[in-house]
Amino acid sequence: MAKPRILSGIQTTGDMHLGNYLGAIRNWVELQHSHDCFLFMADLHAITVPHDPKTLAENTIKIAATYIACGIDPAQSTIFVQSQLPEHSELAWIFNCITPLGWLERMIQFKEKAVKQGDNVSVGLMDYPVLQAADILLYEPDSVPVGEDQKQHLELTRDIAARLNFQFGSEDKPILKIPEPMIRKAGARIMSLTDGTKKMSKSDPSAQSRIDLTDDPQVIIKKIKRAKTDPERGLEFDNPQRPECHNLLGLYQLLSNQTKAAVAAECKDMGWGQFKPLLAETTVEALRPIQAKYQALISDRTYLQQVLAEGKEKAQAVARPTLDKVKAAVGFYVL
Ligand code: AQP
Repeated sequence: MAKPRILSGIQTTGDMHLGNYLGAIRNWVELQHSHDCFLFMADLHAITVPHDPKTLAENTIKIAATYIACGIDPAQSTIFVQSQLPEHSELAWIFNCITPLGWLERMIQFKEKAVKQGDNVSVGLMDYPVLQAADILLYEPDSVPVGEDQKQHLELTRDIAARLNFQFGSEDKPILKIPEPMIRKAGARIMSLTDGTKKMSKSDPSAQSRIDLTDDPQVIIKKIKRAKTDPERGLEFDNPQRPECHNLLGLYQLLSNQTKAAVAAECKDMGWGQFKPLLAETTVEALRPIQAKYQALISDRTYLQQVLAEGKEKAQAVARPTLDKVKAAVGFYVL
C-alpha cells in the first residue's frame, strides 16, 4: 500500500535555526519512514518581503544541505526548489481568481508582517497564503504538518480547494483532494533567546535571539550565556511569569531527548549558573553531527545539484497532472 503523502517547506529567508530544526525538520526526519514526504525550499515565498538577490540562491542551496544533514534522505523523500516548478505560480494565479479578497485580509500573519513593511507591503505578501495553497494542493497530500502559527493558512487552503471543487467540479467527482492538518507535538515552538514571548525567527535583526544550526560551539556557548533569564532560583516549566525559563528548559528537553517530567525533576533546584553550561553543552553535542555532515555537503555542489534535479523531476511528475486537471476543469483551451 502507498505511504500517506505529506508536504512541507521552509522559506529561504536566511540561515536555519534551532526553531526550524526542532519545530519542523526533526519531525520530518521521523515522518519519512512512514510517509511519502515532499519537502521544498520556499524561495517564491522568500521574496514576498524585501530580499537580497545576492543571497537568495545561496540560502536555497544551504537549506537543501541542512535538510540532508539533519537526516532527510533524498532516496526516501523528494527535496525540491519551489521556483523551479512553474506549476506553483500557475496554480496560484488560478486560485487568485477564485479567492475572495476578504479571506486574505483576515490572515493574522499578513497583518503582523504588513505592519513591519510600512508603506512597502507588496501584493505578494498578501498573496502568500494563496501560493501556499497552490504548493500544498498540487501534491494532493493526505496531511500537512502545521504549527499553531500556520493553522489559519491551512484552513484557507482547505477553503480554496472546497471552493474550486464547488465551482468547477461535482460532488461525486471533486477536482482537488482536501488535506487534513497534522498537528505537531506540543512543545515544539521555540522562542527567542532575547524575549521568551517572541518566536525564534530567521528574520529577527538580532543574531543573539537565535541559535543557527551552523553556529560554532564558542558562539553557541556565548549566546546561551547571554540568553535572557530571570532572578528566580529553581527552574520550572509552564510558569507564565517565566517565559524564558520555560523556553530554555524546553530546548534542553528536546535536545537531550528526555521527557518533560525528567527535565523538571533534574532542574527544579538548579540556578542559571548551573543550567546554562548544561544547556550549552547539550546543544553543542546535539548539533555536532549535523554540522559535520553539513560541512561535507555544502562543499559538494555536484551532489546537491543532482539531488535538486532529481527532486524537481519527481515533484513535477505529481504537480503537472494536478495542474492540468485544474486547468481543464476551469475551462482553458487544451492543446
Ligand atoms: N521558533 C520556531 N519554533 C518552532 N518552529 C518554527 N518554525 C520556524 N520558526 C520556529 C517552523 O519552521 C518551518 C519553516 O518556517 P519558515 O521559514 O517557512 O517560516 P517562519 O515560520 O516564518 O520561520 P522564520 O524563521 O520565522 O522565518 P522568517 O523570519 O523568514 O519569517 C515552519 O514549519 C515553522 O513552523
